[in-house]
Amino acid sequence: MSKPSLKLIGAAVTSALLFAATPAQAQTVLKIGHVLAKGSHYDVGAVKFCEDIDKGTAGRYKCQVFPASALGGEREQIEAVQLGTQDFVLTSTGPVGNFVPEIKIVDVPFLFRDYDHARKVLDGQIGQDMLSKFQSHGLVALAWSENGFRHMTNNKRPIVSAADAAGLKMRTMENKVHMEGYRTFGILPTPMAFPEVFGALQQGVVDGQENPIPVILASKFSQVQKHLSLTGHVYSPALLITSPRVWNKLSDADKKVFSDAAKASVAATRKKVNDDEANGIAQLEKEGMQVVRQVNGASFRDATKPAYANYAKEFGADRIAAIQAVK
Ligand code: EAX
Repeated sequence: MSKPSLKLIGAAVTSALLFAATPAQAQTVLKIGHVLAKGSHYDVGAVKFCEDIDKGTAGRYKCQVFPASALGGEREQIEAVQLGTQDFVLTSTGPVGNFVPEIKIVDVPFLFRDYDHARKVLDGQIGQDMLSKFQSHGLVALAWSENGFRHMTNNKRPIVSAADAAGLKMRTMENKVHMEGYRTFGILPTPMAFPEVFGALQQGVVDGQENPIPVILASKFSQVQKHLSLTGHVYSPALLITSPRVWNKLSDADKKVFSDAAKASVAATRKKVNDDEANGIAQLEKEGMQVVRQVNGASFRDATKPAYANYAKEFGADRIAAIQAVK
């Protein structure tokens, strides 16, 4: 057997010395949760966030993704982040207004014209100012992410105008702004945490629910819902949230890595939403759903007028107008 060359021995000694000299890099593994399936628009965002943190900190920080409500519903996960038993949550704004009342305005039905408008408002001064309100409630909002425009599904009948929705028992998020608006359609709003929704639809506990196309797709609601109506009655933002406990431990350089990773996460989620919006309705029809594409949107907008009077009182007509004025 040939003797190892002096060169090889030299290299082995050098790397051994280097290894001994380099202090073992402390590694922190963070937990991030969301309620949607693997591969959903939230999941691609969470995975991208974790990849960029790992890369940006040379492995000093890694995060583990817990999809599909493994850590509970959205309200539970926000509470866990506040308590310190979970490090991040990627959540819709559904339950967030119960923790940070200053952001409830974003859940007003028909507030946002389209995706471009919603993204401009949330990425602009109005949205960024709202993110700064989280600290005083024991939370740190890293970025506005995206759930999407919500549409109605049900098992009773096609919904073309608001009158068709009247009398339906519809699951809603635990969100008073939504519930007040939906009552004007004549539906019976039934607030429920997301993990319970599929079972409630399957057993007929509720007639229907409302969610963006990406959620309806990822959650396989076509298996338990017959009718889909493209009501687009409200835009549902999402948020990437952590706690001061996690955030304040980071160096300024790592804070920059985490902020950049949050932006990249939002871009990945928004891209998946665009893709699902482009291909999802045909996919849901293939899975057997009957889709009402031409909804009488005016009937729903007109119905919400009384609720808008209350929204103006609660949030300020000027704040609503300022959001609607963003071009
Ligand atoms: O955040 O609860 C809901 O309907 C939400 O849209 C869903 O959990 C995604």
